[in-house]
Amino acid sequence: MRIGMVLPDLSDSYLKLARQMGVTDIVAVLPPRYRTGPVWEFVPLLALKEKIEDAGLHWTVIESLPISDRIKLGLPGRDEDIENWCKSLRNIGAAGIPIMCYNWMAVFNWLRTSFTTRVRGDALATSYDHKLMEKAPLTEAGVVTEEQLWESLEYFLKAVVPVAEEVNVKLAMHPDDPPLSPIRGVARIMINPENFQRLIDLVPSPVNGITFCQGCFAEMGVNIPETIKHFGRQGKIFFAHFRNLSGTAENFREMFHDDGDTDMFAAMKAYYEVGFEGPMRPDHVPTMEGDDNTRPGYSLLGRLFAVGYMKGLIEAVEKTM
Ligand SMILES: [Mn+2]
Repeated sequence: MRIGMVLPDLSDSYLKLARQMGVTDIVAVLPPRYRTGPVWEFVPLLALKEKIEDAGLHWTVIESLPISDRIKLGLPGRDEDIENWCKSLRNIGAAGIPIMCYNWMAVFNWLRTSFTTRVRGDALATSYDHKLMEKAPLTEAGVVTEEQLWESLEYFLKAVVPVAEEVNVKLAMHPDDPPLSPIRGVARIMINPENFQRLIDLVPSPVNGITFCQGCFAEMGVNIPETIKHFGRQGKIFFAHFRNLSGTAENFREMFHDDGDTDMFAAMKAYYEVGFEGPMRPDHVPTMEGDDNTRPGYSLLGRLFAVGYMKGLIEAVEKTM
């Protein structure tokens, strides 16, 4: 299994820290200071890729190249945005970065109702309580339907999958978080395993697959090892987010990796059983004492703990298989 990581930035110091943790893969975006227009250009992507390689690591995942609401909502102008997205995708492929993690959450991204929920030792975790959202006003986008999102997704995939195939970049869809529909009038479609299967079958291709975000699938209330096997056997898990939590989509809190509802050993074993070798990155963690809570879910100390735990599980699985 290859462990990947999102770093606070791509400085020499953080790259070194990642290597010291036993991380092999870097999950990153092109930093804003290198973006000169709507397209991510080839040369800065290549230079950054080389910097990561020179530090002894591999940049294997882009998470994420933003997809505009014009594309996700199927609005006028989407063709121009898709064209630019494809230009960036070509540059990413040419630079040799093989996986694109993306999502189909329109209007707003992952959503929580608290970033200061106390978990073990009063570490600060994120949580979601759907009851608190009952009176939330509609967004500026008004009512967005599931049909609209399926149409726009199919339109997008039919345009980008041939390009992704040509440049050898795998498209790995991340679930909606929380997987509930609608929220604030905005439908969500990447909310259950059936819809992920529909995504895979919508435009069949070796590059059309998923990011198995264990947290989101746990929120869905599904059997995690079985669901890993379902998609893994089809060779459709391109990337994994390792995360634990307690509760369900309507009401959950994120937990330390060794302290939630999911049997993390059984989950890790399932990845091995279907031959998934990574990359896998620690996803959200509680903010630990000594770290500030400015990037909830991405405490460096919390993730240091998570990677240690993951490496322990990996060793246990490898020695008992
Ligand atoms: Mn995730």
